[in-house]
Amino acid sequence: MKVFVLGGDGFCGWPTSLHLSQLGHEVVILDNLSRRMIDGELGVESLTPIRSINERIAAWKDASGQSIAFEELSIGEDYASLLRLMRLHKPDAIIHFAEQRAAPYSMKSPRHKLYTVTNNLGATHAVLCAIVESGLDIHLVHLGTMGVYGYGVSGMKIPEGYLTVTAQDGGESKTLEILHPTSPGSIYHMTKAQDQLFFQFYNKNDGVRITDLHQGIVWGTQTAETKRDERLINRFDYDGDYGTVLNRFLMQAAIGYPLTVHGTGGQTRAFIHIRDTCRCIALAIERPPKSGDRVRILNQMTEAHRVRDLAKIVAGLTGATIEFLANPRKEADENELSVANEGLLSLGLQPIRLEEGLLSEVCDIGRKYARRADRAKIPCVSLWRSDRLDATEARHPAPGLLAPASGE
Ligand code: USQ
Repeated sequence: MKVFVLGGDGFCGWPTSLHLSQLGHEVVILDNLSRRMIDGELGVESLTPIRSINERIAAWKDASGQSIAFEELSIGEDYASLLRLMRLHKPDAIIHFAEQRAAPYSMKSPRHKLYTVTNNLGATHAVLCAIVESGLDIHLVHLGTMGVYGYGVSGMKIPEGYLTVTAQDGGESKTLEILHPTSPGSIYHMTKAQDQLFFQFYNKNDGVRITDLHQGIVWGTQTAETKRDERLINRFDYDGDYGTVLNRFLMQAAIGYPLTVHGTGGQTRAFIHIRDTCRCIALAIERPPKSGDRVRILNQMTEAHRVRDLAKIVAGLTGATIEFLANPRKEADENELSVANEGLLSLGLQPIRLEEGLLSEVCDIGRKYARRADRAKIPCVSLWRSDRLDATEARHPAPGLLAPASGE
């Protein structure tokens, strides 16, 4: 198949592009390199020394003999080029990763909120609009998030997108299938909740075939393909905005930094290894929805864990100490989580589980590149509400504890 990967230079997009190329698909990456620019803005770099997109593509050609094309493009800002590229290449599938994906970054300031909404919703809408205008029957695969549902106590297993409800209409009771209600916990998660309405509309109105993958927190960094040459290495985010919890803990353990548990660590979250992310996307494009099908929503996660349990596992493996910090986010201290994920299993996914070998692999990467770590960038300084810390903590943050978010 011919596949466009929008956001193919990012943490999930790059290994996915390589995996699809390895499987024999013809890959075109469309990316505006904004993730690298945000590194510049935040004054941080990937822990792993990632190469430029052109070096990456050349290294893949050396390692595999396969070509990947690259087009530098802001999806939501250059509609004419997006449409031209679709008409030129006639892709069978488009994988859409081209959104600002960090919840803390999206909550840093009004400017970051505005950017995240404009960028994410603009990109999603441009892709859908261009698919329709191109007249091509392109399958859109979107990277959504489990976080659209929030992490309150729903008291039930989260289904794959749809909920059957019974409504009373006079004396009659009617059964309906509706999108499961959303309750996003950050501006970033809200954009993914709103994406769902674009999908529902374009699917109903124009018959666009769409798969929305509600992904959990990705951990791990390397895949079979990114390991083939050091120039192919995937990015590894550890900073307070972009680093995600398990990778942060593993990296913190590797450099002797106390594990940064927010609040009680009673937050239960869904997880998936980066290699499974790539496999799920390959399965989704190889088994697309049929014409006329409603939007297919799949929960792309393989297991759920409590944050403090992950900290204990990492501490047990490495001898790291754990520090319980005031939570910079507005989120439930403790929640249960039960998620249906039969869709991807039925397509053939064989989940990779959290196990010692894979955890150690990430720790080894942390150790190998420890000299590149900037410890000052580890604390999470993006606050969901400015009144979050009490005045004493805000004035005198303990070492390693939260400092107030820097203003604009
Ligand atoms: N947390 C800590 N300590 C840390 C970092 C995070 O206790 O040092 C806690 C957070 O407070 C939160 C949980 O760990 O309760 C998860 O935080 P995270 O930063 O690992 O993940 P999140 O902000 O939810 O976002 C990440 C990705 C996002 C994706 C989402 C999937 O950045 O793109 O959509 O995971 S999900 O969480 O299922 O919505």
